Amino acid sequence: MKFDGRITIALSKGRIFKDTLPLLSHAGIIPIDDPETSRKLILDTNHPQIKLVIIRASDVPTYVQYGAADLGVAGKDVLLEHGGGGLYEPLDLQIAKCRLMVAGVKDAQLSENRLRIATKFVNSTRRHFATQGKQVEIIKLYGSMELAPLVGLSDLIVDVVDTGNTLKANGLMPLEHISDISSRLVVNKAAWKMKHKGITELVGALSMAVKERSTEGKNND
Ligand code: PRT
Ligand code: MG
Repeated sequence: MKFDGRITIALSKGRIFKDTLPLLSHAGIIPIDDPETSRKLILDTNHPQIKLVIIRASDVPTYVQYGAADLGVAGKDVLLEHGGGGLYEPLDLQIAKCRLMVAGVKDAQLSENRLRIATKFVNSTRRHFATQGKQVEIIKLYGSMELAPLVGLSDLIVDVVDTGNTLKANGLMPLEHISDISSRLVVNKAAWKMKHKGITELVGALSMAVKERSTEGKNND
């Protein structure tokens, strides 16, 4: 496939990179360096016009919003916190799936007035408890939320959960489901107009890759 113009795609290391790679490769885009071993933050691909920038997962929407990257891949959890300004979200890539959950110790009181909730998902947490009409005090953390209830920092946490093993290993359990999460392709609104041809081709190719992957999945069932 031929793409018009230069296109930069923002990705984070780890599960998003790992799961996006096969989709990109389906669209004919193959990175030349491996971000897990290379220290480069800008990766060339087999396609001279397409570059990948490797950044923190929670920074992806910001890079794309400001046009420092034309496209990016970000978890819906991260997008809900960012707010989505300056971005289109044309495609659910159906990768890095998990659930945003309220969690705590087994007999945690969910009805106490003025619960303390530790989380890095401040906006989603505020929205969730506001819908229930509950007063909560939110304590912003940047990681290892599971520790907070164990040391008396909070009553509950809000975090993304996949297997639930991390909660379990720390004597916690999922208590309430907030939303299902998967990673989304995001596109800078100005780039969508300025580089329309290249970007729509790329979105189309990725969309085909997602569809084929899901039918392969069904055939394997
Ligand atoms: O690591 P960094 O601080 O840079 O950012 P990040 O942790 O947000 O990035 P990364 O790469 O870990 O996650 C990127 C995206 O993957 C997230 O924004 C989610 O949309 C998605 N995702 C899917 C997950 C998980 N599954 C997941 N399990 N993100 C994080 N986790 C954490 C979870 O919070 C728990 O602490 O992994 C741990 C193990 O989960 P269990 O339930 O399988 O034990
Ligand atoms: Mg992480």
